[in-house]
Amino acid sequence: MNNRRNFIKTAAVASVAVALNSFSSKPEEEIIAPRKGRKPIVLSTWRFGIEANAAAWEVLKKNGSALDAVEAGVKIPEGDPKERSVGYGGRPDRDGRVTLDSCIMDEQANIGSVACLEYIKHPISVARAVMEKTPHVMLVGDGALQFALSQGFKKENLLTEESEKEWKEWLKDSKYKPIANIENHDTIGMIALDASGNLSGACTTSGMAFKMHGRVGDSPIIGAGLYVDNEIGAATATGHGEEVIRISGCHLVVELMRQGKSPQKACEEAVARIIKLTKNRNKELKDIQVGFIALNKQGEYGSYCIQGGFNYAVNDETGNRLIDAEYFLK
Ligand code: SD4
Repeated sequence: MNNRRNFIKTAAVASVAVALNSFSSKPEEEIIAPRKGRKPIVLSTWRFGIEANAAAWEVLKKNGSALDAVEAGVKIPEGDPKERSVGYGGRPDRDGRVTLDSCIMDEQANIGSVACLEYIKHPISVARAVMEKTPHVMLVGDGALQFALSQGFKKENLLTEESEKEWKEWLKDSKYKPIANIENHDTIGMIALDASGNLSGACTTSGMAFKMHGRVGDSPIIGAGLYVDNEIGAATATGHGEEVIRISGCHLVVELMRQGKSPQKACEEAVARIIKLTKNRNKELKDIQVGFIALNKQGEYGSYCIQGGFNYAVNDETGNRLIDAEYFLK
């Protein structure tokens, strides 16, 4: 009876369960084994993570701090006008304004963040200055700009000709429909474990292209786009920020690792949470991309995302490589 009741119950929810949890219902041994890296190690999102990791590695290999490494690393795509989703040259909002979101977190849970910051090429360094030089953790908009200028950052035009052209094209029918895996790279999130065993992370982006002016995504929000707990591990996110914020994504990933999950399994469960909420809200999963990368205190790492196409770069003493993340929607 009990079995039959269980069977009926199972059958009733089977299609949903299979669709939602095909990965989390796998027996333990089928779950992707945690990848083992060596200390020091740095991970970052997307293809441009390779160049960013290389800059971070220069710091880590000389026994520099994870904090200095992640700042140096993410500054590479921030300063590169060819990277159209981060920093200088990033795609503008629907009013044609480039507004940047960044945050940074160190091993002592010091945090700094800026959101909707305009005219400053390296918002991550402004976030670090917020962390180190103010009694606050987050500055936004004009206040963030005024603070940056007071710290000697230079005011620059960040809208390149290419991004302006793309925006003018977009204005013709002004449809806001973020495309998953746009140009195969988006936000850079970077997490690192240094030779002393300390963890830090940084996350920086121009956010969703053609967003409403003033829109802030997950990337500058500690706990959403980035989280570090020096006893446990670190995680960072990319993709549709609204979905990451909805589940406090990176804090969740770190908490799952605290409960004993591998970085891989923790990322899978956080993605499963988004999938479940998306279905409950009757939204289309195919229109959403979210990817997490995670690293634990032992140097093990993992990643998971909703749709194929997301990759991340890993650099340890065995080299710097790009890995295709595992994904849900096959
Ligand atoms: C945001 N998470 O602003 C960022 C953008 C991103 O892949 O990562 N896109 O929502």
